Amino acid sequence: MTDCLFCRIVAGEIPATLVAETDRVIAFRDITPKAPVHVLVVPKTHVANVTEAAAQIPDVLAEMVAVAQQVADAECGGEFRLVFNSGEAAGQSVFHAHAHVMGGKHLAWEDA
Ligand code: IU
Repeated sequence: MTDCLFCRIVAGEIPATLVAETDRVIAFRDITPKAPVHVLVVPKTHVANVTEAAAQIPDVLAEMVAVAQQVADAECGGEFRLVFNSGEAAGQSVFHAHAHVMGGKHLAWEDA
């Protein structure tokens, strides 16, 4: 059994509130939302961060952006912030690549 939190969510071993899914990507609500809409878009394949995703699964990375747009279209008028934290100093706490889709209010640059 893997100890990667997002691999376990992908496998259905840990519950999450799914909002979108494709063959290669899932999207679920962040458990500690920093904006009215705060959804994580995650590749089903384990890669550690966005740079590995770009190098190893670039088509899936593009699909993650498309899914982010679909979530934003459904939940916040199509406009959203997309954040990839990469490395501990940047705030990454789960080392399985993921995009934070945030929206639902006017986001100042200082906001989360
Ligand atoms: P980060 O960029 O690695 O810091 O983002 C990880 C996110 O995963 C963070 O916003 C957490 O709130 C979120 N999260 C979650 O949605 N479900 C969980 O069970 C855990 C963390 I632990």
